[in-house]
Amino acid sequence: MVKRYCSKTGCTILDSGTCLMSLGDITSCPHTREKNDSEKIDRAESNEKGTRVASKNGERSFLSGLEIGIEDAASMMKAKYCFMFGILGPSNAGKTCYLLALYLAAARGALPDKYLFAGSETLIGFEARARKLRNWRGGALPEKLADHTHLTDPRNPAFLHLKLKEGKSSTRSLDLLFTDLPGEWSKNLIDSVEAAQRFQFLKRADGIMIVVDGPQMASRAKLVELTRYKHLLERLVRSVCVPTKIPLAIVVSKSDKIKMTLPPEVREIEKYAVDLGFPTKVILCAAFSNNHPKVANGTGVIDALEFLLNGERHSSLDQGVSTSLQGSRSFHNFR
Ligand SMILES: Nc1nc2c(ncn2[C@@H]2O[C@H](COP(=O)(O)OP(=O)(O)OP(=O)(O)O)[C@@H](O)[C@H]2O)c(=O)[nH]1
Ligand SMILES: [Mg+2]
Repeated sequence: MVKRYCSKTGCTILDSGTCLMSLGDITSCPHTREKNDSEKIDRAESNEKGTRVASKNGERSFLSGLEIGIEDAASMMKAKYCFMFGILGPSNAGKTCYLLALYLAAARGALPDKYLFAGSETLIGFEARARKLRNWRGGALPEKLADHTHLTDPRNPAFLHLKLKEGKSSTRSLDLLFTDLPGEWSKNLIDSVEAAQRFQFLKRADGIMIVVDGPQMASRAKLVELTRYKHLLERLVRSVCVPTKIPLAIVVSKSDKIKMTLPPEVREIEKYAVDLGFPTKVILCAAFSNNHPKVANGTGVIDALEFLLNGERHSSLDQGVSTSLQGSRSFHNFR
């Protein structure tokens, strides 16, 4: 039998003969080539515009590393269980900064011991987003930490990918896909039911994060915003049909600016989510802090991730009683 090699990360077909995609007829797999095939794949050739980069002969394509498009996300999920999380909230709420705080902590080994950074298919995307932060030399935070998110393809969602290994001795790893959507997507969903069509991919999500702008919620404009957050939740359930058994984290961003004090209106959003049926948790978060040493960079970032992964049925409305979700949604039960 002619040996075949595969361009897919993690596929061991060359050694084990088993296709990662579980294809019966591996000759039909677009990722494999015969071992003696002299064709050189130009992985370095990158295209800033697309999520995929074509090789010179035009037959094959590779992830550009900026972000993962919906089709590539689907094939990743087919090959291995990937946790997919939707992160929603208005423009400037702090969605991208949350992801950057998580990525930077992972990349410098600052996650809790049980999680080790094991790579990312979107390193270039993370680094491009972290450019401003990389130039920050300590002291007061710059006015703008991240650029407004623009999608490569404005009509389709894109994902950032992180791979975490569970502890030093473990070989088990978690593949995490997070949306990094511009705030306009959430705005459009609130304003128009037609926009629900674009969010169909969230039916498969393992968790939803709603990023509430903490300082804004603590300001005078809060009543309008409060209503809009409720509409967003309503749309997710009634129009997108997101299953309400998945965990919903309400992340109160920029909490360093509000002295880690929860604006009372957030409780109303929480109650609304609980009434819709979501296992809900409110987390005060400071992805980056302007209030050292009282508030550390990254406060709440891991809490939010762990809640989404483990799906504890915990809400502060339950007065501290926490119960793990049963079934495949639970990180530990899943494996
Ligand atoms: N002090 C402080 N500022 C923050 C924090 N998180 C975000 N910011 C500020 O909020 C701005 C917007 O954050 P982004 O993460 O870009 O917001 P976004 O929700 O991704 O916005 P869009 O991409 O426009 O939808 C940043 O440039 C920071 O100035 C935080 O934890 N603390
Ligand atoms: Mg953004």
